[in-house]
Amino acid sequence: MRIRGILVLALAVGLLLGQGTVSPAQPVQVIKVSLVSFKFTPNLFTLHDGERVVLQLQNDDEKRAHGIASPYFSTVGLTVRGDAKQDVTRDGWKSVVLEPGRKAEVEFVAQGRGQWPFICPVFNHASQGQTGALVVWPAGYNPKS
Ligand SMILES: [Cu+2]
Repeated sequence: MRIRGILVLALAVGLLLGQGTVSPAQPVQVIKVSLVSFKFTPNLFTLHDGERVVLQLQNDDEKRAHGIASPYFSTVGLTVRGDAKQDVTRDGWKSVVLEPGRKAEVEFVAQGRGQWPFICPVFNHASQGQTGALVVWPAGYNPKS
C-alpha cells in the first residue's frame, strides 16, 4: 500500500515537471541574424522539416531600418516578438522591419522541403545586395555527413 502511494506520487511529480517544458521530440534551432547596410549575417539558413526555428534579428545599423521578408513566411505560422513592425510587401511576402538598433524574434515551425529567397524589404536594399536564402532539408538530414 505504501509503495503504491510512493509510485503514484512519483508519477504525479513527473507529470508536473513535464508540463511547460519543450518536448524533446521537437528540436529548436536558434539563429542570430545581424542586419546592416546591405547584408544579412548569416545569409543562408539551413533548417529541417518539423524543426522549431527562432530567428533572433538584430538591426546593427546606426542609421537605416532593415528587415526580412520571404515568400516562405506565408507557408508557416509566424510569431513575432520584440520591437518590429509586421507588414506585407507588394509581392505578398510577409515582412518584419526593425528600426536602427532594435531587436526582434521571429519564430515558426519549418515545414516542407526546398529553397526560398529572403530579402530586406526596405527601399532598394535588396537590389543593393541585402538578400539571402533558406533551405529546408528533410527531418534529420545532414548534408555534411
Ligand atoms: Cu535593409
